[in-house]
Parts: sequence; C-alpha cells; structure tokens
Amino acid sequence: MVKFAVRFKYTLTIPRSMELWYDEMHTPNMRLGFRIKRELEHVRSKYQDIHVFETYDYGNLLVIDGTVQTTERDEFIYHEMIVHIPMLTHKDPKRVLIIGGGDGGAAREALKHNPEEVHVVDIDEKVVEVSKKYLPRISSAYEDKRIHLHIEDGLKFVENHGDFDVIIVDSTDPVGPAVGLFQEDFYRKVKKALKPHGVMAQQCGSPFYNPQEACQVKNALKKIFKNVRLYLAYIPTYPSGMWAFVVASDDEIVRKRDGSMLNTKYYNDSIYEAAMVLPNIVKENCED
Ligand code: AG3
Repeated sequence: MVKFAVRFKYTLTIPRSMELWYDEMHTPNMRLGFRIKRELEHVRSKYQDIHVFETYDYGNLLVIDGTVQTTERDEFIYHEMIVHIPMLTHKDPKRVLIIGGGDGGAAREALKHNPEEVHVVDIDEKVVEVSKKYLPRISSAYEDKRIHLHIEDGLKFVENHGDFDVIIVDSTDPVGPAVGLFQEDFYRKVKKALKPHGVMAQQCGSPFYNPQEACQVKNALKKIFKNVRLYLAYIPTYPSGMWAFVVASDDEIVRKRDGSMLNTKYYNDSIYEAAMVLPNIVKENCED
C-alpha cells in the first residue's frame, strides 16, 4: 500500500492493484473513501485548494480544502434541503441571495420557486469555473437570466446590498474563508439585508461529530431573529451522513406554500415538518 499524504485532512491511496482512492478524513481514525477513475482538475485558487475527481459510484466529486462539497449522485439532497425549507417558509420570495454556493446547485433549486432575481455571491471564481466545466447538471442555473453572479466576499456583499426575501448561506465548513459566515456580526448584517418577513438558512455541519457547531449557530441567531429552528437531512457523502441546517425568521417558521409541484427527489411537504424533529443527541446539546 503506497500512501501519498496530500494534506493532513485526506490521503490519496494507491493499493498494489493500482486502484485510486480519494479519502476524506472525518476524524484521525475514520475516513470515507471514493474509488476514483481519475483526477479531472486540481487548482490552488487564491483562497482554497480545489479538486474535481471522477468517481466510480458518485459521478464527479468536488472537493475543497480536503472536504467533500458535492457529488453528482447525492447533491440533490443537500441543495433541495438548504433551499426549499427557507423558500417555503416565505409567502412569496422574489429576491433571493445565496452566499457561497458557487457550484450553482442552490441557485438551480431556488429557480423552481419562480423568483425574479437570484444573486449568487461566491468569493472564489475558481469554484464557479470548475463547476461549470465538470458539474454541468449542478451549475445549469447559470444559463438563466435571473441568476446574477458576484465574485465577492459575502460579508461585504451583505453590507452593501439589501431588500432580499430569502438569504441562504451555502458555505464550506467554518474554517478558512468561511469562518466569518458563522458569526453573530454577520448574522446582524444578514438581518439588515432582509426585507420584513425575510427568512435565512444556513448549513451548520454534522451534529454527530460537532454538536456544538449547530448549537452555536442557533444560539447566535436567536439573539437576532424571533424564531430559529434546526433541521436535518441525510447526506451519504458528508461526515456521519447526518447534516444540520438552521432556518431563522421574525415570522413564524411554518410552511406557507404548497411545495408539491417543485419536482424534487428528496424534499416533500411532510419532510418540511419531519426534518425539524430532532433526535436526542441533537436536542440534548442544544436545548431551547
Ligand atoms: N457546502 C457544505 C459542505 C460541507 C461538507 N463538509 C465536509 N465534507 N466536511 C456544500 C456546497 C454545496 N453547494
């Protein structure tokens, strides 16, 4: 077994049979591996280390700083859940902002609600570039005229723009360039950038490995919004498979519209409520 330690978080392993594997280290003693056909791209952008691999079972795989961002096979779960929950919490979302989400998956789902404008603000143009090239079904939204792409720091963007109905924070883990997107100061700016009745949502990690992360996000948001709910989805390629999101608003967090026409593979209207039912390991760590 020959091992190449590319970065501390992951290894490329070539066993004697010459199989090629990409592994994300979930802990120092636990990893998730994809058998890959080849590396399609490796770029070190100004901000991040970006890989795209062609896998055997999960289609093309986007990796940023050693962490799995999305795969063609299971991306729909994450993108449907990060978008449809906040979008359906709003009566009539016309202006939508996605912070991060340079791959375009969240924008694609947002378009299903017939908004007037969807603004995607990603700090890293390389993420957009490789997604357009290697993840066409995810990045297809960029062909739509209602999508406005801004290559900019999301923190600055929310300071200078406003009047959004829904803001979705589709970032990487809270390390590296995304750190600021998990802080109270940022949430205050998000609130200001929302119209009355506005709704925000954010991914907040694996509650199995990092229960405190979702809890900290929830507590920080509770200082700013009247209502905050955590919810979960099951994503095979993320650490532990169990993934947390948060939705926040001054309005009541209930489904305000019918989501049955959305053409979804994971989301349905029963899941809107079911996803907010939390197992004890999550509840215990984050009591109201
Ligand atoms: N952004 C969140 C990915 C977090 C995964 N973390 C990990 N593998 N350690 C996904 C971006 C998709 N648009």
